[in-house]
Amino acid sequence: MALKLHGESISTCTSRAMFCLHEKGVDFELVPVNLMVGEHKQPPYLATKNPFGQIPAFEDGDLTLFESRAISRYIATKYKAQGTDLLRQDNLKEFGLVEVWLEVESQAFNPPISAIVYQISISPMLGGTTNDQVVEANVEKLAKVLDIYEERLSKSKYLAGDFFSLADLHHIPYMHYFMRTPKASLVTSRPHVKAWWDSISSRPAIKKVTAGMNFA
Ligand code: GS8
Repeated sequence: MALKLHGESISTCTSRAMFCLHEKGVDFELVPVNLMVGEHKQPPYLATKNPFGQIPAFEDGDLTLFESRAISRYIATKYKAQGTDLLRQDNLKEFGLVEVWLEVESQAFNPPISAIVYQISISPMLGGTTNDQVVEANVEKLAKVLDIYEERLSKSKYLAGDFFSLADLHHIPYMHYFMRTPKASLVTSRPHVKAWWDSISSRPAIKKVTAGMNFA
């Protein structure tokens, strides 16, 4: 049975899973979920896809998963033998470092960058306004995180080492939208972070998805 990813490619979390599927060269069907009519909050979606009423959800036969980072880890493990080796499970040291930077993305990087993108790009699109105080507080937090990335990326080409991994991939969804905001200079002013972003965002598998990520 074909793999099904329920979501929208412009959504950061859906695209995270799509990047992984493309890097692994795995065929899948993207099943659109109509957020505008609240399809993701309706009983059928809550009962069978994601009880938290969010996208994405992923179906592999009778297994249903949600949480984009868990979905991508599952795909990278199931299809370990094909496409890009994203988790480096055959080398315990490399695997350990990939795990570290996967955690850094979700614990330190994602909270400030998602708040900035929401305030600058998403809130106005939904008819709201941008809270500049929230933006500035999160710019300060993100700058400190990126200082650590700059140091790290002066020693290795990618976050976990000299190989592209799932840890790098997980950063791409929010970076993609962030780089279109006036705050992109946080990245372009740090030469190693900028070189890393140029490298990971220009991968063919990644560009297949980002070509359709155009809401902002
Ligand atoms: C977050 C999912 C999420 O925020 C994950 O899968 O990584 N930790 C989860 N989904 C958003 C779209 S992300 O672009 C969503 O479904 N928003 C609509 C809503 O919450 O109503």
